[in-house]
Amino acid sequence: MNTDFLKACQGEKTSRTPIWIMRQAGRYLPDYHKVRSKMTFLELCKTPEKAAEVTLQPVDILGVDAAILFSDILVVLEAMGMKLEFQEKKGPVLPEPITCRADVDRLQVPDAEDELGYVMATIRILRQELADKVPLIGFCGAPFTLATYMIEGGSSKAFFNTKKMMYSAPELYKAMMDKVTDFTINYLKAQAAAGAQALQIFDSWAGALAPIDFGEFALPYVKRIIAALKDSTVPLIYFANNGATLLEQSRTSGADVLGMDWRISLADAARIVGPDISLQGNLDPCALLLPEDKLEKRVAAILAEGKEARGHIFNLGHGILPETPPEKAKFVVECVHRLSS
Ligand code: 1CP
Repeated sequence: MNTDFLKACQGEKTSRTPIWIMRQAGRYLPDYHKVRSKMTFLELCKTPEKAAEVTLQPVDILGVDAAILFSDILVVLEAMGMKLEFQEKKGPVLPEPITCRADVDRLQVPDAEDELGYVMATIRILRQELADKVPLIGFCGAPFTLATYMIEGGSSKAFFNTKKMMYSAPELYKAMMDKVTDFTINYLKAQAAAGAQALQIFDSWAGALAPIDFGEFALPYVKRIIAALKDSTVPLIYFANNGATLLEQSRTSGADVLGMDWRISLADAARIVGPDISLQGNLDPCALLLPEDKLEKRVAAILAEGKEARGHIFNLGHGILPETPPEKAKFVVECVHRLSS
């Protein structure tokens, strides 16, 4: 098996810099559309053979050094009893958002194997199919990022209702976060037990928080999750999108790897996080639209900066855009391998 990704997570030497791409399975791939056209997004997530099939697509097409489970951070909320829909064009909708104590009390903290057994079934299929290829990454949403969907009822830009609850009803907010955190711990342990070999916590909207609020309303729950999984030997990656200003705090999360968006240089990030944490990132997803010669120069610059870190896993600074030509993603993978070996 190609273990470069797992080695880089732990800061061990690798033959070349490993790369995977956030949202590498999905809408930019014609092969994904072919499978997806026959069912809804949630049906795809809940059909282990098909979810495994689309997970494997980028491994075969792009040659990345890790697979990431095909699922979504929001299935956790459905498992906790919230209604969840994915509407074409609009994205996720939670028609009954959390507004009061009764809503929080109604949230369930079930056993992940019972409510999300289809995820663990997908992981088990994938470990069989990936046996001699690359490691499998499992994932979850960070509690704060999940909270934004729970309270706003879908995607948001300003997170007004979330902040309003944080500031005007902190007890309610924290009771909700405790439940989400407890279930997430149970869920990640189940993913690791089923065979996930690394786990990434996606905090997509952490960058919307002032440092003081990040320290009170987001990071403590991430720390609790990571502490609860420390015995599992599975490396943990924490990705706080738009989080360069939060890095002094994120470095205390306990994660083995911190994911970086493109708004900070990896050399600066390495100086802040120090010698005990590996870095992942951080090419701007839009840079995949550059012509190849310019794109290659960007890749080379990031590889050079990544040398400053304990370990470096190449990735984009956020998810790959649906508009990206797959050949460009393949070109980046090839560049990373060629330039780093
Ligand atoms: O129509 C479709 O086919 C659905 C599009 C889609 C896909 C392919 C959604 C809806 N989710 C996914 C898969 C997915 N989501 C993966 C697995 C694929 C892979 O990485 O290879 C992962 C890891 C996620 C995680 C996810 N979902 C995040 C965190 C990562 C990030 O990009 O910040 C978030 C915020 C979501 C919520 C979500 N799911 C889907 C949409 C449209 C959204 C909303 C995003 C937003 O609010 O802007």
